[in-house]
Amino acid sequence: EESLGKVTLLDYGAGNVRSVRNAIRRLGYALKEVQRPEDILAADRIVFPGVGAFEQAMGVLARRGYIEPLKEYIQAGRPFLGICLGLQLLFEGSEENGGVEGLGLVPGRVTAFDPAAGLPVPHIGWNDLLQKKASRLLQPVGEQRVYFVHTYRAVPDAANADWVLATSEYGGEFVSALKCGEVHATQFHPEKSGAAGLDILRAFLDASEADLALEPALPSSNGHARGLAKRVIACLDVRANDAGDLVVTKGDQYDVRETVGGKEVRNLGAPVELAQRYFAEGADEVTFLNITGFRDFPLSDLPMLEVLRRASEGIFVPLTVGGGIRGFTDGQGVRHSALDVAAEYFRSGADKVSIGTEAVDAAEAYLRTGERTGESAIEQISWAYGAQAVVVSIDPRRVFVADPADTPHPTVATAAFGPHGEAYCWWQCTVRGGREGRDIDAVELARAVEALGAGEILLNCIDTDGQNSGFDTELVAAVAGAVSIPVIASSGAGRPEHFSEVFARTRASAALAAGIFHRREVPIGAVKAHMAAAGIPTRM
Ligand code: 1PR
Repeated sequence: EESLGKVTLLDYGAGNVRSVRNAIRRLGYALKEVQRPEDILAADRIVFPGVGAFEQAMGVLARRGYIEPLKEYIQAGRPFLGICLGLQLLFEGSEENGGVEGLGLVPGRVTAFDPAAGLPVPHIGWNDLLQKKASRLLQPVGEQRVYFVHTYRAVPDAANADWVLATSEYGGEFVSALKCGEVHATQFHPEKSGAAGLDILRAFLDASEADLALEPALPSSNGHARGLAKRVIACLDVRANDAGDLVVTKGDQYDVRETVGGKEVRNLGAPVELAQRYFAEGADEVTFLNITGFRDFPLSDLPMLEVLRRASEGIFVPLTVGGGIRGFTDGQGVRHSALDVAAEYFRSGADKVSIGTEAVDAAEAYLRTGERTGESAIEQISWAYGAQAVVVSIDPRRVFVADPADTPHPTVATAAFGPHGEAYCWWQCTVRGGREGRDIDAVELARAVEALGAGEILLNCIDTDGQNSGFDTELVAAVAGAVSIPVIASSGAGRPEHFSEVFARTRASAALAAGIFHRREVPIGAVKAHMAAAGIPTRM
């Protein structure tokens, strides 16, 4: 195969590295993997895509004997691109995992975002770059935002000023790109930043002599932070139809069977093709939910893994996969942990996994005992891959009460009265795709899973699902007001105004829709144009 050159990838085995590989290949380069410490000093150009938790990453580098050659390579100023954790590891150390030493090449430490700023953490989504120095690397970005997902960050100061290429703003300024000689690092993910990100990768990979002599200029809009964009997410509910093919389906209040004819599973298209269309139309993220995952053996679910592998070849925005993320015993009696299942999805190209049923079980156990056992899927995956990789999907159903004293659950006064004029409600969590109700409300669940280490909440609503009448903003406000992790509002979008409404009335960080996009009723571009016109920070 013809290629423009070789890129050496330092993959220490954590998180989704498939997307970086796919992006490099898409740009026409061949890949070599670091397999032994000697491969590092022998490389012409290294990409170090850090995904996961700081301590885990340093541990793997140390065990494999990579630390000394990596330091030598970087100190020599040779071509290097660190991504995300690949930037953070260059610093002296991090507060993450209770304090861990880093490679110590850049002065300063990596610390948590300041909770006093009151912003959701992890910092997830599309933000601006404020370029401090002109560079070939960031020149292609112009006005475009890039994709971040992290819980810790480094603050620029006098000691690391020589290194800082760009900062971004999120409750204060943090380092978003570094450069020293030919050593570069970005806190954001170029491989997840759409066309802008691919251009950044290309600028690093094709540094020709002519390019090196080029004197780039800073973009004219530089220095003005527009803020983290509110995300628009396209969701694909996937399941096998009666013929056994994986199809995108869409329910009405979770019922996915046709109401007329043979009651077949509604088929709205092929998963990879639809996802590809949403990427092209500007979706900020794509979510796949395997809606029958609770009853299948997840690792025998090869079609879904294949969907991810194929989707990640051409889609360069974040991909989330949910459904069946839990431990299970297979047909041969072999036990697989939730962590094994998640790892297989990450290897196949997922950036985040979304947990439904198992999260309710774990939250109930935690609320009963007040103890974190470390055994739940949330805790295990969060420890190994970082909280930002763990989404909890909640499937609540509204329960009306005439008087808050009628239920032990916390209630809210509702503007949409119940069928018998009830003025209060709470939201009951369900499992197994809404088939079974549990005695726990959505707000309690959200708080519990945050305490267990979830990094984001995907907040569905069975009552509004597929109704096109708008999000349940009372539910979203109650949950988003109770946690400090980002909340994705889901279920019920019918018009662009529903998106601006949920962002105006609640602290939601993102809004997700399915039916209106599948049926081509409202294009993603129309939603975004409306949001931007309403003054909501939006990635255009
Ligand atoms: O319990 O960990 O195996 O996860 C199962 C996952 O599958 C959960 O995330 C659960 O929400 C999802 N799920 C299960 N059954 C259904 C169903 O519809 N019968 N789908 C289902 C959830 C809700 C949204 C939907 C929005 C937007 N679908 O994801 O896409 O409501 O729709 P709209 O814009 O058309 O209103 P586990």
